Amino acid sequence: MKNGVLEHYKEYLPVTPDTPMFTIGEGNTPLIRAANLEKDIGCKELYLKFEGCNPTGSFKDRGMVVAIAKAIEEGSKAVICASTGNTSASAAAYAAYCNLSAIIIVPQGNIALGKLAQAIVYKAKIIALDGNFDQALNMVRSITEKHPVTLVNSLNPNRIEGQKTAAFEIVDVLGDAPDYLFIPVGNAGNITAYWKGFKEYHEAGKAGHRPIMMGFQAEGAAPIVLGHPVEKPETVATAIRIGNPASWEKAVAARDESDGIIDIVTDDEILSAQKLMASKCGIFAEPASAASLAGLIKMSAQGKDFSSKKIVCVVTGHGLKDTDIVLKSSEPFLELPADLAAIEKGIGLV
Ligand code: AN7
Repeated sequence: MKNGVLEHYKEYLPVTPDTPMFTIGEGNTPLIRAANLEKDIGCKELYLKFEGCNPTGSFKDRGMVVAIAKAIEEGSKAVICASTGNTSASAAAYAAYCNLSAIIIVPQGNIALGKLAQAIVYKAKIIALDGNFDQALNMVRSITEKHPVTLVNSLNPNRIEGQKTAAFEIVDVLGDAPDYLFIPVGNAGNITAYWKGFKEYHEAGKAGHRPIMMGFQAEGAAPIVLGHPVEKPETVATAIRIGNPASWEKAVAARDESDGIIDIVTDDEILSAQKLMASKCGIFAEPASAASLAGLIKMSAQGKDFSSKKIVCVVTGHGLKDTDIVLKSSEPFLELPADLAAIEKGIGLV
């Protein structure tokens, strides 16, 4: 792969001769065969698209490189976003690389500490809002209507353009689209972007078919499934703690055009999928990212037959961003002195 998303997929992106071309290493993330899970789930082939391997540890970097490049092309000096954590980390990093200032509004007390640390170290201007993500997004929309600051939430179409490249990569590696694409849904930009990518590659003759899109929201933050906004969304998966998604209609279109579903997974299902992915595949995903695998496990347990199907689960962000939940649920481990006999005994070797 050529270096970075902008260069590699420029013919599919809004790149002009004036677009600055740069990368901090986004894209070309691994598509990992989850052989240990295929039998239990009962599918033919299962792959995990590990977006945690992007430079700031989430899929947001694909869209951010395009959004920031276009902001610079348009003469912008500052960018702003509301975020449950990953968008702000990504915006702050790309703004830092490009000498722009980044303003981020995050829901106080409801973003994972790793993500907050990222915004701090990249030197974003941080506003911790006494409110939730949906309120933060409303603030950001009002600010960008009044002031010359570029909005880099996924309402910015350049974000969707960049994020669709993950669908291209899947097809480039598998040789065609998978039968099913399982994906977490929060603000619904990513499901929109993947569907756009699969459709464009199909139209370009790069894929013979399009996948069925399977989106999953957390039980306490499932407006699309319920059919109405959720005023006080709640879930352990703080990244998708969103009650009124910006790309709601586009997500519904992706679902319906692909004959797919958008359904619910519980926090328990999310956390057990997170543990399974780590212990059976060596992949540490943050909770929201495990909603895709949790959804697949749920559908398979309900009796859906995937035995002849090729499936991709999108793993949207890295587990190291949010270690609290894992540490809190850890079994106690042995604490021993530096004494060989005691350690041999502890391990069970004697
Ligand atoms: C790990 O960072 O909305 O449905 O502000 O961080 O495109 O919103 C994050 C969303 C899934 C949901 N997985 O994607 C933000 C933000 C992870 C995420 C989603 C997010 P969308």
